[in-house]
Parts: sequence; C-alpha cells; structure tokens
Amino acid sequence: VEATIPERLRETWRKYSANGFEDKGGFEREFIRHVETTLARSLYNCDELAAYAGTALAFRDKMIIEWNKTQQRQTFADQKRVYYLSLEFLMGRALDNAMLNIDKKDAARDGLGELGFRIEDVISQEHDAALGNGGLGRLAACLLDSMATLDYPAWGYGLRYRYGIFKQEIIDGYQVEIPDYWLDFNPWEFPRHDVTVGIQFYGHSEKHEDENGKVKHVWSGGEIVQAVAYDVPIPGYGTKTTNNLRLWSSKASSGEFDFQKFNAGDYESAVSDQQRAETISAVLYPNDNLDRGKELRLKQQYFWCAASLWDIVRRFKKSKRAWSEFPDQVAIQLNDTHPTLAIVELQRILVDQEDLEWDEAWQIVVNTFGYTNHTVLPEALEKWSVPLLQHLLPRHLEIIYDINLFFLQHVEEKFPGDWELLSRVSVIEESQPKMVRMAYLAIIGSHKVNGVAELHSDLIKTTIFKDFVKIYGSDKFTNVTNGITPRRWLHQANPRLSSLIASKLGGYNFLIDLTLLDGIESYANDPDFRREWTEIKTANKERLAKYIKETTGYSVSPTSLFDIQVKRIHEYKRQQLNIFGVIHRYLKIKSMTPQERKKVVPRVSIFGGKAAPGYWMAKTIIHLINGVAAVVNKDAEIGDLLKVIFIEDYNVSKAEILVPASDISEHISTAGTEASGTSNMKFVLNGGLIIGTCDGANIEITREISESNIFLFGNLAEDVDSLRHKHLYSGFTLDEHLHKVFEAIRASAFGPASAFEPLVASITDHGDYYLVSDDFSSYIQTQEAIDEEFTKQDEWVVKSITSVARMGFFSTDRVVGEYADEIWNVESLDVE
Ligand code: HBZ
Repeated sequence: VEATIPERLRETWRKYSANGFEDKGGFEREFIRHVETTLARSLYNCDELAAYAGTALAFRDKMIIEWNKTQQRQTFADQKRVYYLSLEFLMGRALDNAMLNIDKKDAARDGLGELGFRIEDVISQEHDAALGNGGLGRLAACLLDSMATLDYPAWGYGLRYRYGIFKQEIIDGYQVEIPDYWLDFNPWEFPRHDVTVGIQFYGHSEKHEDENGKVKHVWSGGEIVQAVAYDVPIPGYGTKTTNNLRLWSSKASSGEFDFQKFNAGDYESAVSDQQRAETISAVLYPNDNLDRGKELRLKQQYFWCAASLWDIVRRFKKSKRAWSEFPDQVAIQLNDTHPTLAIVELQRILVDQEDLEWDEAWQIVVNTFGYTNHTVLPEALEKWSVPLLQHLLPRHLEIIYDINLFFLQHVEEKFPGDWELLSRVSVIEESQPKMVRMAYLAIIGSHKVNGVAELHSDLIKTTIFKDFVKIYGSDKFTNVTNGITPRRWLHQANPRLSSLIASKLGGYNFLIDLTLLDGIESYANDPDFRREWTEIKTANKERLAKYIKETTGYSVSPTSLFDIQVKRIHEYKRQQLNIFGVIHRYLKIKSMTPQERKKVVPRVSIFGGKAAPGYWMAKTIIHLINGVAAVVNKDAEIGDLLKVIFIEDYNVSKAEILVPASDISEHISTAGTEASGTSNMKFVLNGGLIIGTCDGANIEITREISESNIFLFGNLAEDVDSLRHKHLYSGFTLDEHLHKVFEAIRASAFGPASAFEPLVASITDHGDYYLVSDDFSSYIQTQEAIDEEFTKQDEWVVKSITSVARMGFFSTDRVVGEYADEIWNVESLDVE
C-alpha cells in the first residue's frame, strides 16, 4: 500500500517539517531538548556519556533530514544505483565524522563549551562500530564516505552483528578476547521493522511442470528466518548527499517465539528456535585472510545476500521496467567472494520466480556484478563443501552446477580437448568432499574482476586466475588501486595538519580534490612552514605518549623516533621480523660502551593489532612482543634508548591517535602477499615516513613520492618462489645477527624459551615460508639508515612534506571515480 499524503495536505507537512539546527544556539537548543526529553535527564544529571548522547541525537536529526531528502532525490532521479555488498564495514566512530562532514563542528564545540563540556571528551565516549576485521572492512567504510561525498546514488549492504570484532586484552603478555557488545546505545541506526523479509534455508528442490509443459523449479520446506533492516546514514563531506548503509538483523519467524510450542509446554525449544535464528547475525567471524568453512558463516552469507537482493529487486520492480534494463539500473559490487551467493540468488530469482529464460537471465546477472579480489593467499580463498550447500541451499547448488556446466561447455568450445584446463577451472573441485570454488564462481558471474593494487592485480592475472585470463581475455581483469578517505584520515585524525595545509592552499578544497596537496610541496623550502610542520608532529607524538602513559604506565619521550606497526597480526605481515629487529637493537645497545650509547637514536617501537582467536602462531608473536617489552622497558641501562609498547585493542579510533604520531611506520609483508595495504597511505598522508617491502601499494606510493622518500628493503615478489624452494631443498645459513637474536630467545631472555620455540623453529626448521631470514639483514641495515636520516631533522622534514604533497592519488574519491567509470557505469547525481 502506498502511504503517500495527498497533495492538498502537503502544505501543512512542509510548514512543520523538521530542519534541525544551524548554529551554536540551535545546537544548544537541540542538545538540551534531547537530554531532557529523549534521554529524560537534566542539568543535574548529565555526565559525559549523556552529553555524547545529546550531541549525537542532535546531529542524527540533522543527518536524517538530509538522508530523507537524498532518498527522495535518488528515487525521483531514477538513475542507476550502486550496491556495495560487504560482510564488513569497519566504520569506527560516527559523531566526529558527522560533525566535520556536515560542517557543524565549531557550533558543537562552542555550544558544548557553554554547556560545560569539552568536545574531545564527548567525542571519545562513543563506542567504535567495529563490524570488520581489518583492511577489507575499513576500505568498505572509506568507499562509503567517498561515494556520498561524490553524490553517487549508492547503498552499502551488510550484516548487523550484535558482536563486532572482539575486544583485545593483554593479560600476562597473552591476548585474551572479550565479546564486543556494542549496541547498548547506538543512535546511528534506524530499525526498519517494515522492511522485513523471510529468508529460507534447508528444504528441498523439486521440478514441476506448469500448464504449458514448462519445467519449473520449486524450493520448498525447510525453515524461514526473518531479516530486519537497520539503516545507518552516511553523510558526504561538503554535500547534502546522505546515503544509506542497510544492515540486516536476523529474527525468528514466529514473532517472539513459537507460541504453539510454548503453550504445549515446550518452553525450552520455543526459546532455542528463537535463539538459533538470532544467532545468524550474532557475531562477526574474527578471521582475516583465513577461510574455515563453518556452516554458520555460510548461513550469514546467504541470509545477507538474499535479503539484499530481495530489497534491490523490489526497488527495481517499482520502476516497472523490463528485466533487460536491470543492469542499466543496478550495479552490484562484491567485496571479496563473501557475497558470491548473490550471483546465484539473482539467477534463481530471475529464472525460478520471474520466469526468464536461463540465458537471458544469465546475461543480466553477469552485467550486474563486479568482483573485487583482496588476497592471493591460498588459505583465504573461499571454498564451500558441496554436501553443506546441498543441505542448506539445495536449489542454489543445482544452479551452481548449471552455471558450471554452461561455463565448461564454453571453455570446451574454445579449447577443445584440453581436459586439464577444464578440471583446473571447474567451479567444482573434485576433492573428497567436493568443494565449490567461490572465486571462480565470482569471476564467471561478473563482468569485471579487479585487484586492489597494481602488483596484486598483475599477480592474480598471472597466478591464481591465469586460466581465466586465457578464457575471457585480459579485459575482464582490471586494477583499482585502493585509497583512503582524507576526511577521516587527515582532517579528522590530524586537524592541525589539515588546518596548516588549508592555510597555505587557501582553504579546504584539497579534502575533496586531494591532488591539490601538490601545492604545499614548495613550502618544504620555507623554514617557518617546516617549523610548524614539526611542531604539529611533536604535538601528535605528545598526545600518543600521554595515551601510552595512561594505558600502559610506560613513559616514552616524544623526542624519540616513534616507529609504529599497527595492523592485524599475521605471519605474512611479519610483525616477527619487526620484533626480531627490536631484539637485535636491544642486544646491540647492551653491548655498547657508554660512549657509543650516546650516539644511539632513541626509539619507541610501537605495536598494535589483533590475532584471530584460533591463530596460534600470531598469538605467539603477540606474546613475544610483550615479553620483550617487559624486559626492555625496565632495563635501567637502556632507559629512553629503546622502549617497546604493545597497544591493546587496536581499532579505528586508536588508529586516529597513532597514525598522526609516527615518524616511521612498518609495512613489511613478504613480497607478493599483501594485496595492497591502506594504512601505509594513512601514515604517509600524515607526514610519517615508511619502511616497507616492494609489496602491494608500497610500490605505487614509491612511484608517487619517489624512492628517496621511502625506505624500501627486501626481496622482490618474483624471487619468492625460488627462495622458498631453496629453503626446503638446500637449507640455508642463518644471518649471524638473527642467529644471536634466536640465541637470546632460546636462553629465555624474554620469557620461557619454550613459549617462543615454535616461532623460531618456523624459520630455522620449517622452511621459513615468509622469508624472515632472507630479509633480515637488509631490514636491519635499512633501520640503521633510518636512524642516520632521523638525526638530519631538516632533511627529514623536507621528505615528510614532499611525501604528503605527492599523496593525492590515494584518495578513495579517485578510487570511486574509477569504479564508477570502468566497472559500474554510474553517474553522480546533481544535488542542486
Ligand atoms: O584488504 C585486505 C588485504 O589484506 C589488504 O592488503 C588490502 O589493503 C585490504 C583492502 O583491499 N584483506 C582483508 O582485510 N581481508 C580480510 O579481512 C578477510 C576477512 C575475512 C575473510 C577473508 C579476508 O574470510
């Protein structure tokens, strides 16, 4: 039923239509109204949390007014929309971002001041929205910011997890996981109980013949779980566009619970049915770059894909267009293979429900989807077992087999008799049990496949997907190098640097055209500018030092070189290389005379990041870092020459403190393993230099900022295979410094040797898959070069300014433009 108010009554609506606040006074009015009525508190009873709530609600009203208008505008314009399907959206905090994007932070700061609060304290009350693991989830969040900023009609679709990524505590040096229940008070979401759809699982697939003798497939039986939409407004920067992120929450079908069972006295099972349904969206899987094949994960994937497609198809059908126009109205981007079932689901809707012919439907499907690959690591490539799919989604499995059949027929036509090729590219892996290779399905069902940095996009074409390049030609494969939003990662995280840059560029236009940053390069010669630049870095380091003191008890000196590595803990990211380097540095200083020690450049080595709960080696690395910290930090002989800090529970809001405070950050993955990396971009954009391998986006950063402004080291991707082979078959001699590091570890210098033995043995006895030993000597030499350069502060600052000036390429605004032109074929919508 259309719920439209007739034209004659709309005048009254317009007269009293909500419009939020405009200035300080208006903010204060809205703040107090929310504190007193929405929250039922008063000026006798308003702590910082209540002040946060009042502020958030005032801003939420403002956003939602623009959100409504944006949706009306987009509906009216009726042009092609983008749907970004991602199992992860690592949004972080929303309030500061909302204040800046809608340009009302000053009003809020002044208003809060007059009401008795400091804006920073209010902002820091907010719980991070941590619905993601790492880079993939944060990229989705940055893309949403850019799509709104550039006025694209774009929606995100995801899951509303009750528990986001776990909270990490370090207890006796070990990682301990605490559930992250984040929904206690979340003013940023709007439940849409009217947008609810039943999602089917299990049951069986049957063939029926209709009156005309046409075979119809019917999926019946099984169970239904309700998907309820929750909407999160996404404000663009400097525009009225406020897009939508729709997150699905699972709920039992029969309302609260099954009253029949309840009345029959089976209370327990009534409740457990409800719990089982709600379990689907209960928790984010905490693995990054690892596929474990759990049934609940597959349920999450289908639940979210089916609900999102129902919503997208429903919206399309309102336009009364022919199905052939679907790809002219809808572009769906798959963030990795997690949403690949959406391809199968759309084919099912078109064929089984809308009665399209297979080929016509399939053409629509392929023209609609694009697939982004984020990894070449074999353990991360998703496969689902055929028996599991058969059980959970019987009709989808049939469709997958048909997709595969037609695809293999096409391959056979093109390469007659090449049976090896057929078995290599088959969507079905003939293992025991048989497995469905989701990446292959995603490639076959999409019109474009992209990697996320040049090296990575080349690698997927020459390694894991090379057969598909042969089959489809290389035009189907493309590169879209990742980026970051400069709003959050410069303006919000580093307001002083942003303002210094704005003062030279005559305003903040660089925030929407990041290439304008090149205008600050000439100021590298200006001593006053360099001094201000340095002061800002120092202030950011002081802020981090204060945070470290408050959270760890350790004092670090802001005049030391701050060396930061923050990201998920993973062997391929090689935090072990870093900590071995730290141990080497420690041993070296210990062996020095007092005279020699005077020449040492004091350094603070800062680590942060979570290990997947089941990833034992990653947890061992965390344990070692904490073991080293405990010894080094209390060694009076060492003092400020070296400090080791592990930041607990690294997340987006902590990144906002860490990123602006680095002198050096580390991006040191084994060459060819890190698809892109995005924190490398964040650190450089904030005036930190980086040490890195020739991997992922490091290579393009180097190309942009020049080799003289980055510290590169280590073996190249093209040499990795032969080095691994050499380890396995001819053994190797350990670098003498690394050998000494291992001796110290084995002498229990940093805690019981037995705890760390597996980590050492992975290198000395088990083939050193990540080539730590091969890169160690060039790593420590490069670290020495860094010490040397850091003593020449003037040159260092010039490097820092020059690098920032050349980072214009790495904005997600550029990224979104490329996706829009080359993959989605969508246009932005003029707001005026
Ligand atoms: O995606 C990351 C890449 O490792 C990184 O190099 C890249 O910059 C970033 C954005 O393109 N990949 C991930 O973060 N991947 C995951 O977090 C992940 C999560 C669940 C999975 C598999 C991977 O099942």
